Amino acid sequence: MTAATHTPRVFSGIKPSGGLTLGNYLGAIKRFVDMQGQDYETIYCVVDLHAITVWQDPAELKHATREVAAGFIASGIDPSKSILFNQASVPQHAELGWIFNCVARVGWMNRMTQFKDKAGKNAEKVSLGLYAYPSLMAADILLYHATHVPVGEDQKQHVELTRDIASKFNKDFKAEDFFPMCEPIIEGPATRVMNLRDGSKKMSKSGESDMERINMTDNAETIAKKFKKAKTDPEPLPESLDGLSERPEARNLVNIYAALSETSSEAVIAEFGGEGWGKFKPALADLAVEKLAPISTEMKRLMDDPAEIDRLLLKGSDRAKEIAEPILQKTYDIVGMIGPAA
Ligand code: AQP
Repeated sequence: MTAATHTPRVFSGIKPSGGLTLGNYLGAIKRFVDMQGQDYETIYCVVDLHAITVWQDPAELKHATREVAAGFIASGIDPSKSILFNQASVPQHAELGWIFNCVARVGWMNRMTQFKDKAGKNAEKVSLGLYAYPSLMAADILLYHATHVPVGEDQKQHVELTRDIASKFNKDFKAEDFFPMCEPIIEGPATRVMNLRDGSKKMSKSGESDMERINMTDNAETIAKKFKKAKTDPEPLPESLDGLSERPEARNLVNIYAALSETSSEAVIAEFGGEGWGKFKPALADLAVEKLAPISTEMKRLMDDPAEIDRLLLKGSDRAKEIAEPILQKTYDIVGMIGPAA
């Protein structure tokens, strides 16, 4: 099989390491929805094995896993059009992850900026899983021979590492293009939504203060309060996009507005250039409420029936295994393991 003949297939996932943020929505979920029903088979995963690379309370992890699944569905992922499941229920991910631990090099892992950011000065004390995380992420993608991976900007390096792992595997085992060279799909005005209190940091689920992020489940009043208190500068919005280059917080709010209204940052500046924050922030809050309220209402409705979410995830995992198992068995065979494909 040549690279060009790999079935166009999308894979991406989100960690249930807390509640979903506006960053997860604009950088990932909204784009997952856009890719559904096009020319790809779409596979979306709640990556619970990744969540436990840092401590998770077991009961909260189950809740967060269902909540991420509810967020996917409420945003428009249709479990009959896409395969939607949680990672731990498809053990093939961990199995291929082990093989890739033996393909990836320690030097490659040492270059991963997300590990450096997350481990900080505490690198000796963090879990081995946090260090090996990108190798499991490569397995998540390559287990399905996925060709396209929609992600936010922060995950670009991990998708590039996935390509390195695929390439080294194919070369070491003379397996031609058994694993495809997947493409990261990083598009739109909000590929990196920043923290509302510090424009140099990414908005994260696990950031210290709730005021630094918009949660998908925040109500209208909270969203308005968070945008009102979001850090900005005293200047009005500039008349052209260049005027935002040294103003990270202002640029972030403009990008968020553009992504929510499905337009460009240029168009937002054309509309609001010269206006002060007293006008822009309430407009942004109204727009965010308009877009997020129907999703959070639907998430709440879905979360009232956790058994139904579990049933949908289980059904998705059965479909995922149908694709994953033959690829894993073929991988074992290529590596030289005795098994069904030998
Ligand atoms: N701020 C962001 N802007 C744009 N995209 C983002 N993503 C996350 N934050 C932003 C994208 O969401 C997808 C899922 O990410 P993840 O949950 O698997 O991991 P993460 O990037 O580590 O997300 P968080 O919110 O920062 O989680 P914690 O705090 O637990 O580490 C990815 O496509 C990611 O790019």
